[in-house]
Amino acid sequence: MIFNPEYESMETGARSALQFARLKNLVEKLYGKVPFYRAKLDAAGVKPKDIRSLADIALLPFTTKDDLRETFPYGLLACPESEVEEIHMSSGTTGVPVVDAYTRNDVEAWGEAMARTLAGAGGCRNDTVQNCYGYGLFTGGLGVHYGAKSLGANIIPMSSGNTQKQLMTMKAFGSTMLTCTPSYALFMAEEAAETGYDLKGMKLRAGCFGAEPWSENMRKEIEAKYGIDAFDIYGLTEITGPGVAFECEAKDGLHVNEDLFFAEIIDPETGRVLGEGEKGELVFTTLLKEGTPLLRYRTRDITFLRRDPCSCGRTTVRMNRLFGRTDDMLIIRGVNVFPSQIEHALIEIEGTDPHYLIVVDRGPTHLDEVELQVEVKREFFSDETRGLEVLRSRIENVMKSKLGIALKVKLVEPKTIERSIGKAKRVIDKRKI
Ligand code: DLL
Repeated sequence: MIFNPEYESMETGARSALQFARLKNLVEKLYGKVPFYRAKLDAAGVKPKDIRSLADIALLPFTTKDDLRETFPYGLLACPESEVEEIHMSSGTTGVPVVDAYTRNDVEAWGEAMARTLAGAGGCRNDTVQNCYGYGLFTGGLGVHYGAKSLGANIIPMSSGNTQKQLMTMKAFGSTMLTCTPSYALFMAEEAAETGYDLKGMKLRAGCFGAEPWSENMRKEIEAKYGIDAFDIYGLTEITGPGVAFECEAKDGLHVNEDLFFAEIIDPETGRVLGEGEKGELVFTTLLKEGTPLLRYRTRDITFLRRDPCSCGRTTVRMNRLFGRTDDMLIIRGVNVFPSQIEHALIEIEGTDPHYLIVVDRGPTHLDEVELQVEVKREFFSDETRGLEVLRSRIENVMKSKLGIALKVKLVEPKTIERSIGKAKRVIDKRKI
């Protein structure tokens, strides 16, 4: 079902006109209300009146994650603080969070974008959505929640974890849609098999999975284990959260909610705008956002866009499933982690050397497991074993509190981690996604 045919199946010329009108408004607003953007536009020599067509978006400067970090917490706010109704955050490169502030209209638009997303997976008001994305600062939980509300469906706000309770609830209430990360879906399937739940005999029909990379093979596995259709959904905190793009029944690319988010692909080296079908970095401009609107935000996600017609009848541009990222960000059990965060945390721990290796794997449980190998200073290594054990658990605790994920620490002798003459290899990612 198409939730909002007026916008989703809009004639493309009319949509471009709408996007242009929204873009022009946005640039005027940012120039008038956000000193950060006024300075950025002045530095680029662009005035709002220079935006005379949609293609003129290429004149505008990019916004980067560093810009967000430097303006923490409210430097990009484009509305009075009193109009902010909700805040979400995700971890930044050095631990300074990335903030998204929403007005009432923003929350409503988010609900609409997510209702379209759930409808893309066949969702309607008769559905019972079991939402196992984390509720809180992460956008997954509340994003799906608002979408299910706009759709008029029944929402079970489970949040993540507590797998036996998830399964019991799924069976008892006859949940028809499942929303969680794809790796958690596989983990839950495993638990179901071990504890005697017959997933295929339940009422589940479809699931919306995202927030981390996954593959066609994982899709097939989830579909086979649950007996459902599995759909890819995409979004990021900076650009509202989930609901930026979603798959329809064709499962052939993700439809971008183009009246809300203007998508471009650029060459990550030169910043040049690339054409349809060309692979590069995905860039978004939030066309209607009021709280923290962003101009040409560089997502660091790599994909390409296509405009060929889709059998579902939506006319929106589609992005391909992601190919990866331009930076070293890892997504571990849905949490964004940068190796630099680990490095910063290690520097503060006495007894360790700044030589480390992060080994990520997906264990038999399908959940991400991380082993952090850390070199210990020579004087510590000759110490008794108890001292090492104390150090090991101290590092684990620091990492847990700084990164928000549990990882296993393995202390290694000085000079055992391979040195590099170029860019140090800090991560071995063995996950076969
Ligand atoms: O992960 C928002 C979200 C929640 C999306 C629930 C889908 C479902 P962040 O925590 O800010 O926001 O992480 C955003 O996660 O730039 C991508 O690199 C990655 N990502 C998100 N969805 C997908 C996906 C949420 N479907 C970052 N496939 C993005 C691959 C994804 N990677």
